[in-house]
Amino acid sequence: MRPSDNDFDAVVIGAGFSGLYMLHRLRDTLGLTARVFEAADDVGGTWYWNRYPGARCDSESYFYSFSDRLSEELLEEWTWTERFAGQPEILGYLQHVAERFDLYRDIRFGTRVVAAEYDETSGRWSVRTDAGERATATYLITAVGCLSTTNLPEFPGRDSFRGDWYHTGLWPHEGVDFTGKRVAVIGTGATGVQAIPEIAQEAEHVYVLQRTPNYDIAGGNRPMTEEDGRAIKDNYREIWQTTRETGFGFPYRTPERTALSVSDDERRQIYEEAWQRGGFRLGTTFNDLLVDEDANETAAEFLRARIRERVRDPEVAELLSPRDHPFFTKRPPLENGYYDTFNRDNVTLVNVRDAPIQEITERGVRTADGEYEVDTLVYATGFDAMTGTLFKIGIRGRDGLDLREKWAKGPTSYLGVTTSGFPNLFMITGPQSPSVLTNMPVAIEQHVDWITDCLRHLRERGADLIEPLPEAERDWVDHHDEVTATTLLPRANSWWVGANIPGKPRSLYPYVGGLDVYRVICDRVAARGYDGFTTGSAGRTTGG
Ligand code: NA7
Repeated sequence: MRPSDNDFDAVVIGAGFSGLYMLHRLRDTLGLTARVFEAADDVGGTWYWNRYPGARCDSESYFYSFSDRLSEELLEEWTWTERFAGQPEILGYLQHVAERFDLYRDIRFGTRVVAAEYDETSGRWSVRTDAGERATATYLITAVGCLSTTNLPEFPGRDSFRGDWYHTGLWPHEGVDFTGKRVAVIGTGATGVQAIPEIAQEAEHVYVLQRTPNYDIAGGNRPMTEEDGRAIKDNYREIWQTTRETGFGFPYRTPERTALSVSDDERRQIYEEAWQRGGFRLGTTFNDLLVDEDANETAAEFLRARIRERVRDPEVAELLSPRDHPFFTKRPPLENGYYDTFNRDNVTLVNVRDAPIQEITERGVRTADGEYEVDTLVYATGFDAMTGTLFKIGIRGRDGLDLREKWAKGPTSYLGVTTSGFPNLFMITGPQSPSVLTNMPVAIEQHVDWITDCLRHLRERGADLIEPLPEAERDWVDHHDEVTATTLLPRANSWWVGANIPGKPRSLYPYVGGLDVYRVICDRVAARGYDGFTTGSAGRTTGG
């Protein structure tokens, strides 16, 4: 039986890094029929929507891309122009990938999935889109990204503001001209830290409304020369192999040494060297920064000293210095000129921790200290991470079970990629997988390749049904919780633990055991014939 136009082996939701690679594997490796639904008008996911000034990747471009798993030719052909690529370049890269691998033809753009229900009788998923379109599939694969539902805080009076307002994660394509404008930016996470220096160059005045200061690490962005690129390309195979063997998915290893096992001078020198190299390497100087508070404090104080060096006004420097959470328990932003921005006359740091935002008025923002009158408001207030978008889809599994109900007290998954009660549902970089605690493309490839192997395994056995056992899921959650408890991560009110969204269950959403360890566990599950899963057949033939 040939499949109809709306019946597929797999439906994929999202056309960012994960959706593109998943489509390629489903269609071109496994020979399955697949349809991707994408809400945006083009590919790119995060890199389609986040067009705010200064939007840039915090992972180095040559390692924040598809590896030799996708194509060695592509690695040879593609040249990155900056050490940390800006949003337009990454979007251009993903468009190139989609064209080069002929992916566009199987993606339905401008189409949001508004319901996905599992029908037990047919053993198929049925999805409905906002255009009223329906499609069915044996497998439903979410490739919705971890940071794709924006968080717009419910400030009283939010809609009364008469000026223009924007959320960084939904930035207008035509850009925003800040020339001569008084601007308030709410939020100093990775996004605010990138946008604020750019906005300050145009605006008449910028008020930076900071609730929690972060440990911002110097990015050290610079153009990449032909020789830089060549040196990496000549070693690409080894580089990618290393990314797969390290906890964070980067091609550098953390030495087997603890921060307090070396002298003060030696420690300072180690931090200094990592600092000079720029980027996240500071986090790989010692192996105990995430588990030992005293060790962590040495890195924290090193970073506070860098702030004092950069910011002229000591009071402003102190206000920018984190004191309430250990280093790396909130995602440290990479900064390129952020701290220097506070030496400008047209930038004011406003402490909304001590004097919280009370309301948005017609003219600006009122805090406990008074009203800041502005022309433009920028919300750099982040995302309902990891579960926000999955919940919005409206996913219902066996017996009509709503994913929102199942996860009302926090997500539970098996390996962060499946969840019981939802047969044939795969979540790329789902909750309790390494995802956002790693270099995302490396984590994405691991998931997509694992799902691909799993589907091949099923087909070879004449099966088309897979679901995790509740006890396997419980064991995974227990392991996840145990690993989490050995770290300092639960200490901070971060989006990693859901603390940024009122009412969101508190739990560490990504898995902190390391991508290397996680990969070994997933491979072992596969090698044992998909240990912890039930597999079978829904008793029908699928197309393809
Ligand atoms: P983040 O990291 O969640 O940052 C959001 C910022 O907005 C952060 O400074 C928050 O302060 C602030 N915020 C959020 N709600 C409020 C309210 N109600 N009042 C005042 N301030 C508020 O989002 P980003 O977009 O910057 O970065 C997301 C990820 O993208 C990043 O981690 C990278 O992985 C890439 P808080 O810290 O909660 O006190």
